[in-house]
Amino acid sequence: MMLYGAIFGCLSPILSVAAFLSYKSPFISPKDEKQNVEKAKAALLNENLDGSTSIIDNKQSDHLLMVIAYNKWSRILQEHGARSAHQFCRSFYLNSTVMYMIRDMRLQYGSLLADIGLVDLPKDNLNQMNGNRKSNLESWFANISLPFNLYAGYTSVIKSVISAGLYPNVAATLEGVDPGALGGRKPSDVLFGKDRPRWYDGRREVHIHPSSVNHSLKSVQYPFLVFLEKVETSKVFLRDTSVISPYSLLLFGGSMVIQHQAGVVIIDGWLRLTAAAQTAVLFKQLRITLDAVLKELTRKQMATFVDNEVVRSIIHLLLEEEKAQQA
Ligand SMILES: *[C@@H]1O[C@H](CO)[C@@H](O)[C@H](O)[C@H]1NC(C)=O
Ligand SMILES: *[C@@H]1O[C@H](CO)[C@@H](O)[C@H](O)[C@H]1NC(C)=O
Ligand SMILES: *[C@H]1O[C@H](CO)[C@@H](O)[C@H](O)[C@H]1NC(C)=O
Repeated sequence: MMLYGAIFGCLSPILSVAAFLSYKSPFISPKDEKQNVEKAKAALLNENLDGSTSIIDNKQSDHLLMVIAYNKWSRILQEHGARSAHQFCRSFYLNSTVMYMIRDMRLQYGSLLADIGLVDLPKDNLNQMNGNRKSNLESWFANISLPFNLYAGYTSVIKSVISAGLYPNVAATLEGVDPGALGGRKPSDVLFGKDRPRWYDGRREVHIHPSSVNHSLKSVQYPFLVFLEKVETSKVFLRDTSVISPYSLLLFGGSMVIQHQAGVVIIDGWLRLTAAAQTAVLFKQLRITLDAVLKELTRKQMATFVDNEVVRSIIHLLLEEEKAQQA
């Protein structure tokens, strides 16, 4: 996920996602304040990644929620100091200790990517710039003017990179499941109910965890999501989910079978998406090309991926897909 984050120009948000996923979610959930926590999450999710207010909220992602919370916290810390940052955490049910931990992890991860030549570090000596080394490095990785953050404000690109990292942790609504993969069962035996989307993981019905922002989503933007983990209690719950687009699966999903006549693509034998045969073939080709490009560029250690033609084409496709969906 971090490699793709650097390559696809969304380093800063992906460093945060990677850190939160490998440590823990920053949200605290006091038992008697469930509704307030939900309200706080919804309010955060309504903001854009750069802190401005969003007109359409179709993020449908716990991971993007973490990114927004981190960006906001980090900005407050930098501009108004530790007391204000702490106050922000209290208001939004965030664990301040976790936020500082994530900050350190971001710097470690970013430095690792710099070590292997995937991202540049500042030319000036970090210790000799204004401020301390940590905050200089932090503002470097978070700087959206730098090439590795060219697409740091584009949710579709970030979510696609998250899909690359979390695949094969995927669930789909019936619309995204190949009927042939239900093992002879009727769809209604596996998933039922029309009031809200039901999710299937290729074997059985699964449920979005109550802590997720998408827990009570009435309609989903796409019939697919990725998740961090499954937790089995009374039911099987998915924790930390993001609704993802068909193109993300076409790019970063598993083996792909194209049914040319029907205009359908089956991924990993059970995920079904409609795509014109031409589109499907294009993606098959793009996967191969992207692989080759990655090998080539990592061998040469060039921090210029965003300039790469193949990478740019893929980003263009993802942005077009999102535009078409919103139209
Ligand atoms: C906040 O996170 C820290 C570190 O993981 C943990 O020790 C602490 O219990 C958490 N606090 C709350 C209120 O969840
Ligand atoms: C971000 O990078 C640009 C281009 O290098 C630089 O001019 C600007 O000062 C940087 N911003 C911050 C906050 O470091
Ligand atoms: C997700 O569900 C919560 C309720 O749990 C709701 O308040 C919120 O608006 C939903 N989020 C999105 C992105 O629709």
